[in-house]
Amino acid sequence: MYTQSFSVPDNAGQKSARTPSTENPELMAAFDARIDADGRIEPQDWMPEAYRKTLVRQISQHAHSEIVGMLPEGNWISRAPSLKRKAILIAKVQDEGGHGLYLYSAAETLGTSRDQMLEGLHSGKAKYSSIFNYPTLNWADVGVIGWLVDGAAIMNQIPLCRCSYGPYARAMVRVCKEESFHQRQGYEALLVMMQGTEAQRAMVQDAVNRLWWKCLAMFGPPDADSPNSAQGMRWGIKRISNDELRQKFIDATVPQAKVLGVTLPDPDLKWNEERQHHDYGQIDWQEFWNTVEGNGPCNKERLATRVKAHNDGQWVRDAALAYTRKQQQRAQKEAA
Ligand code: BYC
Repeated sequence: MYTQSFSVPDNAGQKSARTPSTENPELMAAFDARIDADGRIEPQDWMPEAYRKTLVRQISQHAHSEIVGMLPEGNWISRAPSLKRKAILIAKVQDEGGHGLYLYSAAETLGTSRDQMLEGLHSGKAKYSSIFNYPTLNWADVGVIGWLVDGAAIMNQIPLCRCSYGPYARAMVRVCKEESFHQRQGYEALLVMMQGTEAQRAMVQDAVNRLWWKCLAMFGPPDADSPNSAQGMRWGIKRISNDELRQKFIDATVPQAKVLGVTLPDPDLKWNEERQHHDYGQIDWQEFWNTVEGNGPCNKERLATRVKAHNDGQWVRDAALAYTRKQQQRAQKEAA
């Protein structure tokens, strides 16, 4: 299990925060040397504040994506077509919740509490992946989320297993193993539907048509418009650029679509012999930014559901705290 956060002194984050990088050329040089040597940075190590901030920003975006990502699929648990599909879907949605928790723990090692992170999400200030602001209209959407959304997530997250920040990298190892199961279950569910009736095949094609372009946008803006990429790459947080990952995903997905028997909805999608990659059409970045800024079809609904779930769970947190206090009082009485 991922327990890194518990082995770090409570004030680790604050200590480093009091050490501005500009006043510490020696520490900065040691940090740069470790990054240049492809070494790992651990919570107790000194790090420049900008590195800490960048990590918290990315981990926050990532953690919230896992948690909000539970909602579009969670909607289908009560409507799964069989006991087998229901059991798989429950396990998958639980896994996503677990991923969010590993990531909140990774952020704690940087001095940002889970409460702070949740406040950012619930107030609408923090970002989460654009993909979860689109509706899941039919059962095939659940399969396509597994195949394409989790497929895109794996493509993006495998390089993060080599991220320079130890706790984030280690969390990603387990996350990627679970994402791999998620991707396969989605693809298998779609294969079964494609061998079914004409209506089932149409449902799969409809889901692919609606989600394909949104999945390509998951990798983030084009490299030329990605303000965080250069620094993220320099620090070994990101290893492969947004555009390169997007291309790798397209190249890997085209043959899978062929086996499945679906058409990817892009008339410009074709193999380029010279580049040894597929060419593809224009992504609608205006629509992407509109969604990221809170105006996608489901942003308000997702946030409201998330806030309600948090508020409805207040009694559990209260009960857990009351129990802990009681245990502490009992222990103190026994020790006296
Ligand atoms: N949606 O400079 P850029 C999952 C933001 S969950 C929304 O390229 P960076 C799953 C970006 O944050 C998958 N916002 O940034 C769960 C930045 O804004 P800020 C989640 C996006 O960080 C449940 C701005 O645009 N995976 O798999 O260098 C069920 C400029 O972008 C998006 C991760 O989060 C987007 N798609 O690169 C099923 C992976 N793209 O922060 C599945 C970890 C960009 O400056 N994250 N933005 O306000 C990353 O690898 C990187 O953060 C990104 C962006 C590649 C996403």
